[in-house]
Amino acid sequence: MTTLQRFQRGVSAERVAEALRDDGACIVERLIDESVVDALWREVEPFVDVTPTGREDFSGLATKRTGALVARSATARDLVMHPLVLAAAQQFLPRHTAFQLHLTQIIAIGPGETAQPIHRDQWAFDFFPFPKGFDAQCNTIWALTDFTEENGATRVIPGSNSWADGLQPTLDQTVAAEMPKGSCLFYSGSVYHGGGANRSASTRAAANITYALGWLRQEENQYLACPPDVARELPDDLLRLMGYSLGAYALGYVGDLRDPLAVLRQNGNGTGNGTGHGGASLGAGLVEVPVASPTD
Ligand SMILES: O=C(O)CCC(=O)C(=O)O
Ligand SMILES: [Fe+2]
Repeated sequence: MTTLQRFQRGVSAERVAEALRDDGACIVERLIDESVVDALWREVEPFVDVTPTGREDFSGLATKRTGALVARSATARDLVMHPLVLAAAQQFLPRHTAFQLHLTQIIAIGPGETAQPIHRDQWAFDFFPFPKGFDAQCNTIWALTDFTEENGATRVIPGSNSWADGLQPTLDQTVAAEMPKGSCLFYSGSVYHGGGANRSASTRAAANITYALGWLRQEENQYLACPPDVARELPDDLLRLMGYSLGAYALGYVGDLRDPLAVLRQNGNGTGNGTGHGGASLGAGLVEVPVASPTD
């Protein structure tokens, strides 16, 4: 059985992308300082506390999944924009006009949780059979606690990115992605993996932040998970990654072929309900979409 390749902070994006291509996964140990993890945890803990556990095996009966991290945590935004992650995604993903944030989620696996069924994340796309070697996703799992075999470290099958689709591998085919707090597991949408069983007395916490090609539908709806009033305060590069950009020549335009980022910014000009300057009045019951002014 192959093991997961391990790198240290300072590894190049090329090495990470190469490991993703070869094995479908790799670990970069201690990619962020423990102080960053602690700051992130302070910001998200109130939301995790009130998150209900999952309702079936896949989401996990003793597991909490807390999303909307861009809206809820300034530190999570830094993880979303981590330069190594973005550079690795840029290199790993096949030819693309844009890639985008796919989902943000704290995954807190509580004591007593059983192993999650082994799966490919790309099955989220309605089980579309992507051609072998074509990777639509580049994913991260940041360890917010130490990850151990005992506490539910993610189980991965290195090399299974080249396996046939639709398999149901067993746990004995997997290895535990053990890693210290602050480390990051990079993995593709095509590698077979799953959350581990937690046989310890404490919670295993992670930030799962994933990215996908710009022409796919996002798993977490970023436009609603992060309310427009919050989004307007965010930097352009983060907003573009969240989907306020065109996924290709015309994917995601607004109204009269307008760029979503320009529309978001225009609607924030203090005009309140989105009718903006230059908004066309269409009459009762019709939605007003701001039109571009000659200065836009
Ligand atoms: O929590 C984990 O370690 C992995 C979770 C996972 O793979 C998923 O929810 O898709
Ligand atoms: Fe997964």
